Formats: sequence, structure tokens, C-alpha cells
Amino acid sequence: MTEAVIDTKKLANFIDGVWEKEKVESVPVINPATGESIVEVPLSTAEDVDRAVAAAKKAQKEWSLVPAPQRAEVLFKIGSLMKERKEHLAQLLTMENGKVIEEGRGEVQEGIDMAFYMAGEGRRMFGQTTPSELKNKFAMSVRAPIGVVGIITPWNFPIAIATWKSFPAIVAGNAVVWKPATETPIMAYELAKICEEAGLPKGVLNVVFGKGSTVGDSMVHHDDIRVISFTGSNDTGRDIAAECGKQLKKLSMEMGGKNAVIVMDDADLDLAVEGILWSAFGTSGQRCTACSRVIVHKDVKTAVEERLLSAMETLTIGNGLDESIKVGPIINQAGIDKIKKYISIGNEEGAKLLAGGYELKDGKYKSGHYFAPTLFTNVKADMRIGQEEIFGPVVSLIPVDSFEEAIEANNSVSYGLSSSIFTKDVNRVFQAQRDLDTGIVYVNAGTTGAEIHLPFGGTKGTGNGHRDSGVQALDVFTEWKAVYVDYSGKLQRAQIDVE
Ligand code: UN1
Repeated sequence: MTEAVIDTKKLANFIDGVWEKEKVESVPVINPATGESIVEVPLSTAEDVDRAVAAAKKAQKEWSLVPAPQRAEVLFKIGSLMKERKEHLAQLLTMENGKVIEEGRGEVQEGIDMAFYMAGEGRRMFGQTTPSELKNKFAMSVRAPIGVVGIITPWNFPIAIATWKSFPAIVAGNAVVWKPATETPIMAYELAKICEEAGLPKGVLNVVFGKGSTVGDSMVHHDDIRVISFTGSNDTGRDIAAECGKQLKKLSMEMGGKNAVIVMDDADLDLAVEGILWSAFGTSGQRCTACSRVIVHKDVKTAVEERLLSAMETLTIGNGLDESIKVGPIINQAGIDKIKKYISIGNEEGAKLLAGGYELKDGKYKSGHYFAPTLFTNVKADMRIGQEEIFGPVVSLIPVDSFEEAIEANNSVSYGLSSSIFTKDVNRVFQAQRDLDTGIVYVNAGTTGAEIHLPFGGTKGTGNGHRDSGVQALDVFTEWKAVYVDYSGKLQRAQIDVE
């Protein structure tokens, strides 16, 4: 079991190209697998945010004038450096977040993919040319950068989500102020170092470590930050949305899901169980896209329960740096407490607990935060464990009588991020992709595994209509500008001087 080493004892904010080492107040970053402190992370103030925003504002003016293909060259270099350091990054990611090393590598790869994809946009970033209704007049639309953007990222995907937000912002000519989650700041430190080495001009990316209640709040209130891109909890998202609404500040949000796998009576059950196992218990269920409901046709309910239970027995739990481990720890005690609360709720609501339901505390689990993979059955779609996000390795099996009932159950939650259906019936496949009210739909695969060149986000309470990643991410970080060039030499009035 190799273990990467971080080259500092205390992280520093990165503002205007300077690593600000003098900050005093800090808290330890705890490895959730071992309980050990890895490094100290500073807790910054509103004043730090002010300086970061001022630096970003100044840098953005020049950066926006650099031709986009040249801005993209820096992103290509960033992607190459990430690729060179993939294993180092993946190990540090596993240490700060707990996800198993294979998933750590996958997440870093997602960031590399995003770097190269967005670098490609430097030579596209297409607008439109379109005929004018008037003679000798030219009309086009172009993307314009917005200015300083604030990004607030979660601990569950500390590098991938940061790249979904910062790379499109940067290639489009904006400057970024980034507040990473205090639980997982190491990826931010490593990524900022890479950006510096790749030659990103100072001030284009600024990292301010600290709490949402200080750093995040100051960013949301700052007049010079014109866009906020946030991924995190529903409650925080609502507060941010209210404030951004007051200020008419552009906001892109992603706030989780209550994602379901539907297993129809004609499904390949072994495949379905594999898909459920991977998307429900991978990352210990701490993905916004995690499968937390299995909506199963009554004719295959018992078979799915039996196969899932025996598949769950193969799940090894422990420190994700060990390649043989399949399920890592939960991020912290608050995460464990929330899962425990939902186990009690499920029991009180009358769901039947088939496996798990407890925290692992003995022996090798003593110093970390571990929870046993858990399966409830006979869950009704409207129970709280069938409706609310648990963010842990807990699956609720909801039996249904028909395809129609399955779709209805899927859509009965307040979220709309990801959904999946296992069936061999092509007609049902197409009906399902039309009727499932989620931003992401999978057929014959679990609910996780979004690729970076497609839009990521969801309907209803998952977000506010914007998308991360994909070319759609550019819509968050640019304004559309319509440009008319009249070369007739006379005043031509639109809508009036048309014969
Ligand atoms: C998240 O859960 O917040 O689709 C991000 C997936 C990953 C990204 C998940 N590519 O599961």
C-alpha cells in the first residue's frame, strides 16, 4: 500500500500568484480511513476573499484579451501535468476523501478529460452567424466572458467538480476565485500548483480555503463576483440562491439526488445487480448520482433481493489505499450520524432491514468512520428513506406492479439528477428515457458514471436549470452577445425598413 506524501505541513491560500503562508488560524484535514491528520488547512476571512477578488478582477482584464486558443494552450499543459501526476493525485485524493484508490484514479482522470476537452473549446467556442433582415448588414452571436467567477466545490469530488467549473471559466476568459471544501483541500492545493507550473497568469485562479459561513458567504455577497457555481447541499444552495436572487447574480447549482435503478421483469438480473452494487456502494454511496433506491418489478423482487444480498457479501470495507478494498469510509462523524438517523427513520417507517444498518467501530475500523452496506426492502416510494438524500451506503428497495408505477415512483421525489432502467424491451427503453424526469438517464447501467463531454445536472430540486461539464458549462461562464454590423452606409431601421 503506497502512500503519497504532501510537500507541506500547512496549506496556504493562493492569491494573485502568491502562496500566502502567514495565515494563522487553521484546522487539521483528517483522513477518514484512519483518523490521522494529513495537513493543516487555513480558515480564511472576508478580507482574504476581497484580496482574491481584486486580484482576479485585475488579471481577468488581460486574460480576456488573450486569444482563446492561447488560453487553451495553458489548459493543455495543465491536463498533461495532471496526467503525469495521476497516481500521486489519486493517492492524495483517497487519503483526504476516503474513496477507494481505483475511484480516486477515475476521478483524477475525469479532471484530465475535462482539461483536454475544454482546451479543445479554445478553438471552437462557437457562436452563430445568421442573415440579417436588412441589406448589407451582418449579424452574429459571440460568447463573452463575464468577469470574476466564484466556484464553491464539495468534498465528494474534490478535483473533478472543480475542473468542471474552473476550466470552462478559464478557457472562456474569466478569472476564478475558488473555495474548496475544508474536508478536502489537498486537491485544490495540488491543482493550483499545477496551474502555476503550467503558466496560468497570476490572478486567473485564486484559491481561498475556509468555511462556507465566512469564505463562501463573502463570495456570494461580493459585488465583483458576477457568477457563482455551487455544488453542495440543498439547504446551502437555497440560501445562496436567495442571496444571488437579491443581487441578480448569475448562479449555477447542483444539489444532489435521490437516484433510482428500475429493474423490470425482463431485465438481465445479474447485470442489474452489478449495476446496483457499483452505483449504490461505490464511493460509499457519497455521490450525488449514487443509487439509493431500487424500484423493482414485483415478479423479480425476491430474485433481486437474494442476488443483491449475496453480492453485498463480496464488498470488502476498509482503507481505500488498499487495492483489495471495495468500500471506503464515510467522510466524517456528521456523515455517519446522518446515516444512522435514516436507519432509525427507516425502521420506524416499517421498512424491512435486510442487511447492514450499523456503524463499524471495532478492530481495524476503530479510528476511521465506516458504515456497513445497508439494504432495506418493502420501502414505499413516499417513505422518508425513499424520498430524502442519505449520502451513504444505504439502498431502499421499492416493489412496484408495473412499468408505469416504476416511472411514477422514480419521479415522485423532489430531486431529478440521475435514473436508470434495466430492461431488454426497446419500447420501454425509449418510453423510459422520455418519461424519467432526471437530467441523466442510463439504460442497462447504474446511476453513476457521467462522462465530462455531456451536460451534468438535474431537474427539480437538484438544480436551477444550469449544467456542469459538457459544452453547456460554457453557458454558465459566458454571456451571449449579439453583434450587428451595418455596411450599407445609411441608417437602416430593423422591422421598419424592410420591403
Ligand atoms: C457527484 O456525484 O457529485 O457520474 C459527481 C458520476 C461522476 C461524477 C459524480 N462522474 O458519478
